[in-house]
Amino acid sequence: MTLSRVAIIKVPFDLGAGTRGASLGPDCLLQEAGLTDKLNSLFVPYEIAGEVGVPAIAGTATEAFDPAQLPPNLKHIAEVYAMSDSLAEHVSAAAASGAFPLVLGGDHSIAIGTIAGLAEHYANMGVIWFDAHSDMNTEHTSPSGNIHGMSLGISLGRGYEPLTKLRGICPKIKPEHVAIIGARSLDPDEKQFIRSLGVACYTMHDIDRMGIAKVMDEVIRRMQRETDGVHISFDIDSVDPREAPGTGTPVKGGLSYREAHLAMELLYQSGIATSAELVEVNPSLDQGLKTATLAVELIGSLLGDQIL
Ligand code: NNH
Ligand code: MN
Ligand code: MN
Ligand code: MN
Repeated sequence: MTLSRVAIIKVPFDLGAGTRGASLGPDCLLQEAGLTDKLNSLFVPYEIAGEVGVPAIAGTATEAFDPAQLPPNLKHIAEVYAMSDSLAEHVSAAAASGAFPLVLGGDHSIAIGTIAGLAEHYANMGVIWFDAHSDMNTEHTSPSGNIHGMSLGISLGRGYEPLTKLRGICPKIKPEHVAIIGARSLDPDEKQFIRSLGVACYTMHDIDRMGIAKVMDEVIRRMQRETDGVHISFDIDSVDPREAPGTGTPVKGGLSYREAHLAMELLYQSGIATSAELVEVNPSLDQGLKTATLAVELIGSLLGDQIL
């Protein structure tokens, strides 16, 4: 794992979600929930490498995106586009400096920008997408119009063109380099898309049957064979709401506390991760700091925290 230095990028952005509040995530994780203390205790060198909030949208129009022709069923598209473009630049610069980019959301729409920035450095990047959902909708299939439910699809080149073509590379990632882990709430068209592309999707059913250790083993081995870098995109709603209640779209039957930690611990041991993002922690929906603290612990496990 590239752990010479962790470059933290804060993204207090929540306009991609249906419920506001995930914008409070980065500061809550870093300060109240103790992420900076955690990194210090692990002797992980880090810096705050940037912050991307809700950009002022004036002047962000490009030839690729005409705000005068706003497409339907893409809520806050102008803000999402501007945020994604700016975030991609921050992430690309962090990766270019040799650091391990750690992006703190924010809702899951931020993955559009994170993956766009990383794609400038990895021709065959793997993405491990921990999520109750698959985030593969388009503006034509989304039941909500919320762009956080489209970010993986967009990274695979499916969806609204100005977003799929963000910063010129399209698609950013290949279906055979993606693994979804923890899925249990998929929309009909998402199921169709997952099947037709052959994306590896380890549902909760699969995890119940195989065990998370075997799942991680399979995913890690495939990533080691086929990719030149691996991004961990961790939606906290992959974890069961009993452990992670502070999130906008909780779904019963998720990863247990230990399953989530073991997944992160095995990723650390494998050394395959080259970047990560932690999204959808919503402090305004949390029970105290329960979910935020879990998120900090999971980042710790990914970065080398060990029981013994
Ligand atoms: N599939 C639904 C949608 O597209 C819900 C997505 N919500 C998420 N995704 N939290 O991770 O609107
Ligand atoms: Mn490079
Ligand atoms: Mn998600
Ligand atoms: Mn989700």
